[in-house]
Amino acid sequence: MTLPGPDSDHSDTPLDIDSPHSTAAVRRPAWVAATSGIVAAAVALAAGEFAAALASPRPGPVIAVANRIIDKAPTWFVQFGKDLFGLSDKPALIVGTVLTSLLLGALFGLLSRTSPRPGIIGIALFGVVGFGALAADAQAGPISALLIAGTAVAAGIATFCFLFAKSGPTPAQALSMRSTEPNAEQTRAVVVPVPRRSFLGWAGTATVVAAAGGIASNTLRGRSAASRARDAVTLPVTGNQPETLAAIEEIVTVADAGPIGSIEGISSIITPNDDFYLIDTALLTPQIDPAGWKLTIKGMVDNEISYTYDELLARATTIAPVTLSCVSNEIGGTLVGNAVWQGVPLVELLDEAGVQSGATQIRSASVDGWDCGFPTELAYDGRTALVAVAMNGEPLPLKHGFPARIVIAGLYGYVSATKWLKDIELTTMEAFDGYWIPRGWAKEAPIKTQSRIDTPKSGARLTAGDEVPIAGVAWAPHRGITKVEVQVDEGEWLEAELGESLGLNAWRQWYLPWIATPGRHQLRVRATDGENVTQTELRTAPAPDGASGWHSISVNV
Ligand SMILES: Nc1nc2c(c(=O)[nH]1)N[C@H]1C(S)=C(S)[C@@H](COP(=O)(O)O)O[C@H]1N2
Ligand SMILES: [Mo]
Repeated sequence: MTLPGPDSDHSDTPLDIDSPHSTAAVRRPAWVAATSGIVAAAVALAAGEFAAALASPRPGPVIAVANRIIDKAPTWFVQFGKDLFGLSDKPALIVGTVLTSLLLGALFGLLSRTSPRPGIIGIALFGVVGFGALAADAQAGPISALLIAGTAVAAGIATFCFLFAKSGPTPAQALSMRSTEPNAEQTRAVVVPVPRRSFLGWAGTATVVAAAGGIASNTLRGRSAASRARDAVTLPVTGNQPETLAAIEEIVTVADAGPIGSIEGISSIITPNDDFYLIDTALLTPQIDPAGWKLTIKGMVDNEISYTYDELLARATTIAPVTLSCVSNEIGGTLVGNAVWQGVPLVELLDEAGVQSGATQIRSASVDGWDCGFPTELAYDGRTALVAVAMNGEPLPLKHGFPARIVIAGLYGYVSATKWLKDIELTTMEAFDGYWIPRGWAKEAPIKTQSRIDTPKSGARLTAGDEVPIAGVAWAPHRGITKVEVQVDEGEWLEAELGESLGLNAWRQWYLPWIATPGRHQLRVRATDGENVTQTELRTAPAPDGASGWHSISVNV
C-alpha cells in the first residue's frame, strides 16, 4: 500500500480522477489539511475526556498520558518541569500534552492532503497511546480504557473524514477538472479551490463542539459523588474527644490572641486546610465515593482484614496535632504545615490483622497507584501514627486524601503520608521500595529539625530604632522543640521566646524582639529538639533525605 503524502507529486503512481466523487488526485491546501487535523485531534480529545467523565471518577486520556509521562520521564526532565513551572508544573504538563496532541493532529492533516488515510491511521495510533496510558492507570480497567479510547478515535476519525470531504472539490469542480484534464501531469499540481466558507464553518462548529465537550467534562467531574458524600459526613464525637478538642481549642485561642500569635506575618499555630501545602503525583485529585471504598490490611498478617469508611469513621476517636512536612521543603520553605488530625491509631488496625514477625516494613498504597513505606517498628515506638479521616475538624478535603490517609508524626510525607489510602501491606524492608525511592530519595526519612523566620521578610526595609519582632516557627515532630535561638550578624545567639505548645508533634511559634540598628544585617535562626540536638549549620539540598542548615535572611535598616 502506498500512502500518498506531500511527496506524492514526485511519484509515478497514476492518479485516479475517473470518478467525480474521487478526491484522491487533488491536493488540499496545506492550511486546510493542517486545520482539519488539529480540529479532529481536538474533537478526539474532548470526546475521550467526556467519555471518561461519564465514567467518573476516572481520569481522562489527557491526564492518563500526562501521568505516564511523569512516571516514565527521567528525573531530570521532571525536575526541569518543576524548576521551570514551580507549583504550576502539573497544569503546564496538561497544557503541553494537549498542545502536543494538536500539533500531531496538524502533522497527520498535512500528511493527508490527497487522501485521508494517513490521518486516519495517525488518529488510530493516537488512540492506541491513549488506551495504553488509560489501561496502565490503576484506576481504569481495560474495558473502560477501551471504551474511552474507542470513543475518542471514532469521534476523531469521523471529524477528520467529514472535514476531508468538505474540503474536496464540489461535484461541479470535479467535473470541470475531469473535462479539462489532458494528461496526468497537470492534475498532479492541482490544488483544489476549497469552498472556504463551508469548510471554515464546519471546522469552526467542530471546534466549538470540542470546547463545549471539554468544559462539560470538567463540570461533570466537579460535582462528583465524592464531594457530595464528603459533604454528608458527620464526624464522630465519642470518649474523651470533647475534652481533647476543647483543650486544643483553648491553646489555639490563647496562641492566636497572645503576643506571639498576633505578630504580623507569623504562621498561625494551626494551618487552615485551604492554606495547607499540597504535594502529590496525582494530576487529577482522585474522587472516591466512600460507599464503594474500603481499606484492606494485607501481606504478612495472620488475617487479611478490610474496613469500610463507616467503620473507620466510628473508630476515629484519636485527635492529634501533627506537623507534616515535605522532604523537598527548602530551608525557609513553605512545604510544611500543622493540622489537627482525627483518626484511628494505626497499631489498633495492625493488631487486629496480626502483624507477623519478620514484617519489617509497612507499605501503604493509594487508589491511584502511588505508594510508600516505612519501618514497622516506628508504628510501634509510641509515636502518633494514624489512619486519619479528618483534618482541622472537617472530613479530609479531597485534595488532602479523602476518605482516608496516613499521618505518622516525625516522618516526611513521601515515606508515610499516603492520601486516598487503599491498602496497607506488611512486607519486608528488602522486598519493597516506595514510589520515590528509585527516583533518588532516601529509604528512611525522619523529619529533620527545622526553624524558619516568617517575619521580617528577606530584603525587608526597616526603620532604625524601631523594635522589630523577629518571629517564625520551628518543628521537630515526635521529638519536640525545646529552644530556638536567633543571631544577628556575627553577634551572640539570643534565646527566643517560645509560643504555646500543642505537644511534641506540632510546630512551635517563636519570637525575639530586636531594636533595628542602621545598616544591612543578616538574621539567622536555629532550633534545638527534645533530644537536646541543635540543628546543624551544614547546608544540604533536600535530596536525598531533607534539607539541613540554618534559615538566614538579610534586611536593610
Ligand atoms: N496518594 C498519594 N499520597 C501522597 C503523595 C502522593 O503523591 N500520592 N505524596 C506524599 C508527599 S511527598 C507528601 S509531602 C504528602 C503531602 O500531603 P498534603 O498534600 O496533604 O500536604 O503527601 C504524601 N502522600
Ligand atoms: Mo513530599
